[in-house]
Amino acid sequence: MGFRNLGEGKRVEAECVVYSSKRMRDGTAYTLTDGEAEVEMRSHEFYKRGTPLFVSGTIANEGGFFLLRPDRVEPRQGAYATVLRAAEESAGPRQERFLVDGLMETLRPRINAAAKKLMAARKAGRFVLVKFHNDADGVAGALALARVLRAETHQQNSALYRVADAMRDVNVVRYERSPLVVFVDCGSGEESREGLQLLGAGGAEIMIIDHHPPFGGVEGLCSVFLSPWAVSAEESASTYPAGYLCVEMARACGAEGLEHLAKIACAGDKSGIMPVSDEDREKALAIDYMATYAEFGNRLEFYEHALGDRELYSSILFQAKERMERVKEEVGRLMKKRIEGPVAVYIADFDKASAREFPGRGKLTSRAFELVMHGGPAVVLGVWEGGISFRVNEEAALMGMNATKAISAVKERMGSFIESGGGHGRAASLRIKRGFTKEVLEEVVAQLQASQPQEKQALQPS
Ligand SMILES: [Mn+2]
Repeated sequence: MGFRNLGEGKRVEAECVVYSSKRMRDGTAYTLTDGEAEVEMRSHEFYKRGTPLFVSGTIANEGGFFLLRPDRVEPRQGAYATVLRAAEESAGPRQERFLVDGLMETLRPRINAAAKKLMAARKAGRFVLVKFHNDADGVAGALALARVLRAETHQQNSALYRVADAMRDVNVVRYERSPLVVFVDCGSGEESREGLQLLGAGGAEIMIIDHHPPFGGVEGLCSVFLSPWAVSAEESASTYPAGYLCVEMARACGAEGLEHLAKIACAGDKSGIMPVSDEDREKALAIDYMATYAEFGNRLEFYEHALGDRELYSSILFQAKERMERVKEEVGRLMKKRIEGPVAVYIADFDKASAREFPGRGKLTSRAFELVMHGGPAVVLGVWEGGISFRVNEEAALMGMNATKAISAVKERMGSFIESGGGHGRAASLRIKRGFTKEVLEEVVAQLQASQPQEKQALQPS
């Protein structure tokens, strides 16, 4: 007999959790939840928010309010899990679709599972930590989640989730009851495995909402893996940005009017899954600019504030635009053609660029790529001390050029110089040990030279 359908004189007996408490003149007023419904209770004892309890008693009618008059209240360890389970089972996500296509329909069960978990978290007042990537996509996604539940938010300044990150987060979650950590636009790619394992061992349940190509076995480390890669192996899977997935999920949780966030995510990640306006692009640019300069652990409120303050927003946008203009001119000068055809290979040396932080090297490489992507088969390598970023255009990909293949070949030959590397066939990157960038770059060029398509020998008539 839980807290549903209360009525005067009804007997109640349930495992529950303290959802909130308010000090009164004589004792404390509590709201208890069994995962499906709530009831009020007064007591002279003090229980912290989140305390799992067993209660039994009778419902009284106090001036039109139903109040539980308990005859037994005792802490019960296992009650929290019971309440969460009940909340998840009773949560009914809305079946409203923002974008309807084959991939999103296959992803639907995962959107529902993620939505149920967040609705249950909200109902049980569960501790949730949101780790969001430091770009427009990650920020937009976290802003969408913030609309459906109260959570701690931490900016994650890399798409990789490293052991050092996990150590810090284990310290954040270790004193919380049944903590849930939600990754937005990060955490599922290469080199995140150890970090996730540690976080899980530290007692956190993990949910990943990401569209970076995942490492094998990531699903085994989280309870919900909301990624287009879970249902598709096509390169186009990454065109569904994490921020957009968060918006679909937040709408399933009942939130309204988050289209603008989905569009900012698409504008930021240059995704064509939905039309975006100049204003969306400007917002994405301003967020990217802010996120580049923000310190680690920056909270989400900062972005909400900056986007809502017209004066601050327009001066941030002005600076970001000015910087992008300057970069456009500069990048062209930094590009040199290294291999002439059939697939042209360009190198842009960003150690000579004036931009130090914004835009980041990945974005600089995209700029360089935009200059040559329509001029025949081309590969662009953005290079700086400690890293190489790859872009391959469609024609080059059709002729057999593949960034991840080149990267694995280089790893095989000079693995000890490589810190990490991965991505997809047409966009990928390498982190290189300090001091070895030149050697690795030469090996990359050699690999790209070797994968140039061979001129077909004309068949001799026999
Ligand atoms: Mn993204």
